[in-house]
Amino acid sequence: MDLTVIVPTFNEGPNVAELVRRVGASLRGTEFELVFVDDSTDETPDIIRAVATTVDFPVRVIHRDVPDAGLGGAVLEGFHAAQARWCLVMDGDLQHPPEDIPRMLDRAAVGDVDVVVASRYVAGGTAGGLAGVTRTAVSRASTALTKSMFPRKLHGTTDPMTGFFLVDREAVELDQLRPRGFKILLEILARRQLRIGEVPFAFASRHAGESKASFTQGIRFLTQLAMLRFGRMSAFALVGGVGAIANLVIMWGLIRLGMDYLPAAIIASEVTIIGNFLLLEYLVFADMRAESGLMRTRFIKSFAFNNLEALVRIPVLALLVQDAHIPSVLAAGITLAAAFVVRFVYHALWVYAPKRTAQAVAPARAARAERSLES
Ligand SMILES: Nc1nc2c(ncn2[C@@H]2O[C@H](COP(=O)(O)OP(=O)(O)O)[C@@H](O)[C@H]2O)c(=O)[nH]1
Ligand SMILES: [Mg+2]
Repeated sequence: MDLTVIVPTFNEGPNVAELVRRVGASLRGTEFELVFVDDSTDETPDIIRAVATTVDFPVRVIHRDVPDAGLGGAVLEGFHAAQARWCLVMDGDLQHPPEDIPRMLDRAAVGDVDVVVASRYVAGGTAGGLAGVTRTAVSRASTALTKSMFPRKLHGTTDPMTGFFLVDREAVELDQLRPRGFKILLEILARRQLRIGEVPFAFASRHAGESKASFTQGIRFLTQLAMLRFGRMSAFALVGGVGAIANLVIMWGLIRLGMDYLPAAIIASEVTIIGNFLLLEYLVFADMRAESGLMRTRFIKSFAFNNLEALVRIPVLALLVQDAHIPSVLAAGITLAAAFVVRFVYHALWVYAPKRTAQAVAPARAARAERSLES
């Protein structure tokens, strides 16, 4: 058996026949099995069993009477049941075109990767099938946030949230996965440094039926992120908090020495920005310094960002207070929280972005350091 195709389904009856037909057509010549892991409350499993008798490749359905951990749990169940070493995971609603599977297999056949991600966001891919502007924006923003939280492990992929991927089961420690909700690929990639290959694909619209994504799924995703990645971001927050206090203390001291409050605020901010940068260098991103180029360059990027942030944040604060009539302290809190997230994403993705050459020099050491931080 060369390949197991795993399809999680929840009430996808009207899509089954078409999915089985198209998977079969695109994998002609490959020895594969198709495994549905089904949590449906309708007749979907019966439909799958009926369709299975009409094709000349093995189609199995695992129906879970007591679904555990939703979509992610279903995929994990599929990994355990798979007969092949390589597993392809795809949705059951044909948003992931089966015709793209051969290209993913070709990429894996090169032999240098553990996982092939079908990406909506790499050149040549599109996210056209995402319903609406809001979902597109949410998808983009959560991808950036997620990547910033795992800057090295997710460095090789533009789309860590996709549900369409091919993975070498032996490269994944299945016992360590703690799936909750929709983002099983993220769970796999964040646990362990894998070698990632990518192919573009065009995310299609649903063939039939309705999306099961929901606000609750969004909350689940945020919890998953927080659990996977508490380390670096909380350290970043701590440094930011210490910096904010230092800022006020310095300002207070300078005013006591007789300085006017405005120059005092400016000096205090600049001193804090420099101090914060040093703490980021030696505490928060210490394990990434070797790979991310010159300290001088990082300092310039960080310094420029923090000054720009102050320049933008103050007028936004004024807008919120004067035009939106939000109480000033609440408005200040909102701008600070938003600035914190943007600042973290900026630092993790751009200031400390791994440079290829340096990465080749000390990959083992860096990987070890990140493992200790991220696990
Ligand atoms: N087994 C199982 N599959 C699920 C569950 N929730 C969603 N799915 C399936 O996961 C795939 C993606 O879900 P979908 O509703 O299309 O989400 P969207 O593409 O993000 O809108 C589809 O094949 C669903 O049937 C679940 O709780 N259990
Ligand atoms: Mg879908």
